[in-house]
Amino acid sequence: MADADTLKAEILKAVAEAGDLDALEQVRIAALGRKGSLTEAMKGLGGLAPDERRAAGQALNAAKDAVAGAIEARKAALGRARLDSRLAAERVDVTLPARLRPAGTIHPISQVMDELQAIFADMGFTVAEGPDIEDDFHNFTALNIPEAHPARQMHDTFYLPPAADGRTMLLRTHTSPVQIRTMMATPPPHRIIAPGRTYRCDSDITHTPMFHQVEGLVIDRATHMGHLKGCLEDLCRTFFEVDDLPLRFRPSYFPFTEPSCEVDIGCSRADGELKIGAGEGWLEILGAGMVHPNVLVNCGLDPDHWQGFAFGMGVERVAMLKYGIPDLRTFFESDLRWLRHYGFACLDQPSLAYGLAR
Ligand code: 2U9
Repeated sequence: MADADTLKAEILKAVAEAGDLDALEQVRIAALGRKGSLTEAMKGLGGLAPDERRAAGQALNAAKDAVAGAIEARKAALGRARLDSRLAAERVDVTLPARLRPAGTIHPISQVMDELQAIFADMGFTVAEGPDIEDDFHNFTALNIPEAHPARQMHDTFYLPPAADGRTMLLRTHTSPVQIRTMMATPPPHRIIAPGRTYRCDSDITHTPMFHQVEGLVIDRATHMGHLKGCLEDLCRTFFEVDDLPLRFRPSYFPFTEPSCEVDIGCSRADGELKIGAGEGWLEILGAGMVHPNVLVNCGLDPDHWQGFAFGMGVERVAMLKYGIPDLRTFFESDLRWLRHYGFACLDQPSLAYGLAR
């Protein structure tokens, strides 16, 4: 049997050399485990003569206490060292600048819709909404659009299977049904805008099958063409940020307004560059008119007591003109480079880093 002092010396050396907690645990098992060297030595005591057994037992117990104490002390030291190294390695430097997240942008259509809504809100308009899937009464009939009108043809309108009650269903070709629904559901006066998606069966460089409109409707007892002109003049000058922007009202025809007009804004073209403002040229921007008496009657209003004006504009078109976007189809290609170029910064992001980056 190995001498207790020799065993103790070997084990204490191994404890001192254990480089981490796992190695120390191995040393503990090898010494004090069920088959450990000190445990085996204790078991061997039974084979000794009684007087030898006493002396050897005391020596082994002392060795066991010394080893257990050394293991505990080493364990504490290794634990502290591990914590120190983690604290050093995992330290957080709160002075580092924040990592920037890739920032999204506001699509020009959303931006222009928001701008238009803000302008109309200042003029006392509220926003009205309605379904994209309509029936032909709200989209055509109520608007005085005759049965044979080209807009009603298959090649201009996306028709859907008829409703269970037999109504002809379609994707709205303008947001005008929203004004019809408002007039039928609530009593006048009205001062609303109807922004939203519209659909026409058309696709080329100047048409997409889905596009956006903002339409407006004002109904009161004595609303007249002068109000229409003042309202649209204010709108165009505020939207294009040109205080003395010239406007031209040209006679036109729509089934739902009488009289009807188209509205042009002044522009100039120097070196192929379009500039909005006073100049030799004109750009068509809006359609408008006094609401046709038949439309009022269709909505249950007496045209002898109520009258008003309506207008409509294409959002893509005014966005292209205001922000110099040359190609309509790029609006709907979801090209990230295009969105980064023509998109608008969102000012509502809560992160300070985001605000500083832009
Ligand atoms: C009701 C009564 C009248 C809305 C109007 C226009 C003229 C018009 C076009 C502009 C460009 C459509 O997007 S576009 O192609 N719109 O010219 N829209 S008057 O008239 C209404 C609407 C609702 C009840």
